[in-house]
Amino acid sequence: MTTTGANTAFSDDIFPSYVRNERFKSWFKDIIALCKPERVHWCDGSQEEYDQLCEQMVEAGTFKRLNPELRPNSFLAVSDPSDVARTEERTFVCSRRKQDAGPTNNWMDPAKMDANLRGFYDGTMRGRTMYVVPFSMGPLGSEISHIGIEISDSPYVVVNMRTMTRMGRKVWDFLDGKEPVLCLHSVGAPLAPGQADSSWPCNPVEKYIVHYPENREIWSYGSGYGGNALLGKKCFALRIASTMARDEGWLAEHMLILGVESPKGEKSYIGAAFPSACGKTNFAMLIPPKGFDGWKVTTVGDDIAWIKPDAEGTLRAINPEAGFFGVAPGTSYDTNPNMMDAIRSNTIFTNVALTPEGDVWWEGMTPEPPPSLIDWQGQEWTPAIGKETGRKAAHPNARFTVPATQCPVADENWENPAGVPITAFIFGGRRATVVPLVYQAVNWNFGVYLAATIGSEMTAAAFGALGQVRRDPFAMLPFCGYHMGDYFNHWLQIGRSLPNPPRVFCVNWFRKDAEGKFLWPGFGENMRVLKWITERVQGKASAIESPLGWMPRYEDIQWDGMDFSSEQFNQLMSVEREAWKQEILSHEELFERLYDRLPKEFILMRELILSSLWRSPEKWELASERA
Ligand code: SAT
Ligand code: MN
Repeated sequence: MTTTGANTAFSDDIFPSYVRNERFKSWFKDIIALCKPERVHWCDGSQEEYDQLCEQMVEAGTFKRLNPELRPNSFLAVSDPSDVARTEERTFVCSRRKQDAGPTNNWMDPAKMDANLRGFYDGTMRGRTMYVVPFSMGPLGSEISHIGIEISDSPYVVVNMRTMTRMGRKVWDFLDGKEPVLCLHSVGAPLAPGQADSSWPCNPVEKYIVHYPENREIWSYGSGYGGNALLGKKCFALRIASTMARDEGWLAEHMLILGVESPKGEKSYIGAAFPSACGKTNFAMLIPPKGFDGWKVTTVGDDIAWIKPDAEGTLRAINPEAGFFGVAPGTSYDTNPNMMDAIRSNTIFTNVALTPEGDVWWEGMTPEPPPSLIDWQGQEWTPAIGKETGRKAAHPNARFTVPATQCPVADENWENPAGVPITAFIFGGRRATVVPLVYQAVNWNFGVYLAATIGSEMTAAAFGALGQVRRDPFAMLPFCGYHMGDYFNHWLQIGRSLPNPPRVFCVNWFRKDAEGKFLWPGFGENMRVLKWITERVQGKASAIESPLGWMPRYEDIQWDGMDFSSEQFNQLMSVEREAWKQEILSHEELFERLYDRLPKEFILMRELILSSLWRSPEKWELASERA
C-alpha cells in the first residue's frame, strides 16, 4: 500500500514505479486535477489493506462488525435509503453516434456528457482519499480476461472490489502492452474542512452512470451502491465488454455457468441467462434431488460469462468475477444451502437486518423471523411491527458480497484460464402461463430468436403492471452496451463461425394452474430438466417435435424420487395455439423498436413458428401427439 499527499499531484513521482501504462498515467493526471482529493492510496489488494479499510469503516460507522463467533470477519453496511439499487434511468451509453447505443439505452453526445460531468466531478473528492484499484476481470493472464483500473473515493467500493475481482498490485505487471478499461467513481459528496462524514456518503440528487464504449471508459457519480459503483461488474463486464466482444468476435453475457457431471463422470458445461428474480443464483448452485445419486452440479459463475471461440471453434467460457454479489432476501437453507454455507464468514452484508446477537437476518432466511431486530434503516423491528406497517426488516434488494472460493460446490475449473467448453445455452423467464417447462430450439438461429424474445412477468418489485410481460432479450436489456439489433446479429454471426454451435434450450420454472398454484416445484427438481438437456447435447435423450421445437415426453425425463404424473407433466408442457399466436404477435413490439437493425432472419423465423402453430391442434399436448 502506498499513500501520497495530493501536493505531489502534478509531478511524475506521484506514480509508484510499477505504474508504467502511459494511457493510464495521462488519464490519472487529468482526473486528480479534476477531483482534487486530499490524498491518494494505491491499493495493493493485500489482506492487511482489506482489514485496515474495514476497521476504518467500522470507526466511521459505515460498517458494523458482526459477532465473530457467528459470522467471523464479516460486516454489515446500511446504505442511504435513496441508494439501494442500480439506477437504470441515470445510466447512459455515450457512443459517438446515437444509433450505435440503440433505442434500449439512454444516450447523450459524449462531448456534451463530458462537459456536463466535469462540472460535477470538479472537486468531488475534496477532503477524501482517492483509491486507485487495479483489477482483472477473469484469471490474471488468461486470454479471455481483461484489466481495468477503478479510481474511487469510497473504501466500501475498494473492499467489495477486492472480493468481486482479482484486485491488487500484481495486476500492473500484466498491463504492459495492454489497454485497461478506465473507471472513475465518486460518491459525489466532497467534505469541507472539519465537516463530519456521513456513514453512507452519496449524492441524493445527482447520479450518473456513464459509459464511453469507444474510449473504453466508465464515469460513475453520486451512488455508492453495487452495480452503480463496483464498476467491474455490470458497467465493465457487460456494457463495455459487450462492445469489445462485438468488435473482437466473442460474447459478454449476463449468464451463470454451471457444470453437470453424471455418475459415469461425463461432464458438461452450460451457460444460462435469466432476467432478475428467476432464481439464477440458486440454479447455479443446484443440489440434485432424491433419485439422482452420483450426479453433481458445480458452479463456475452465477452472474456473468465471457465466452470466446478457441482455435477448434469450441466456445470457452470464464466467469470474469471472483465473488458473488447476491440478493439476500429469499436465500435460505431451503432455497440455497450452498450459498448459506458460503456466507458464513468473510462476507460483507449490505442492507440486511441485525439480530441482537450480532448476526444478520432477512425475509425468507428462516420460516419465522427472530422476535426482535434492527432493520436495515437502523430502526427497531419486530414481527408485529412488520405486520402492522408492512416494513421489511431487510431491503428487498439487500446483498451479500462473498469470495467465490467459499462456494462449497465451486467447479474444479472455475479459475481455469482457458475457460470451460460450453455445449448448451439455457434461456428462461418467469411466466405463469403460455410457456412450457422446457423446449429445445431446432437450430442456432432459432435459439437466437427465442433468446431475443424471452420475457418475464413483472414482479411486485418492478415498476409496471403486475403480470405484464416485459421482454428482456438474453436478459441483457439493461446491460447491452450497443444497439440490441446489432447484438442479435452478432449472436447469429457467432453461430455461422462455429462448426458445431452449442444447443439452445428455453425453460420456464414458473408456470401455474388455473388456481394460481405452481405446476412445477423448481429448485433441486430442475435437475430433471438439466439431465435431459445434457443428454440431448450428448445425443442420448429422445424428444419429439412440437410447434416450438423439440420437447421431452414424460418417459424422456427421469422421475426417480419424485411423484409426478404424466398428466401433470403434459399440463406443464402443453402449447395453446391462440395464446402462442398472441405471444408471437406481441414480439412485434420489440421488433418495432429495433426495426432498422433487426436481423432479417427474425422476420422469417416468426413466420415459421406461426405456420407450425397453424397446423397444430388448438391445444397441443405431448400425450395426444403420441397417440
Ligand atoms: O447491483 S448489481 O447490478 O451489481 C446487481 C444486479 O443488479 O444484478
Ligand atoms: Mn445480474
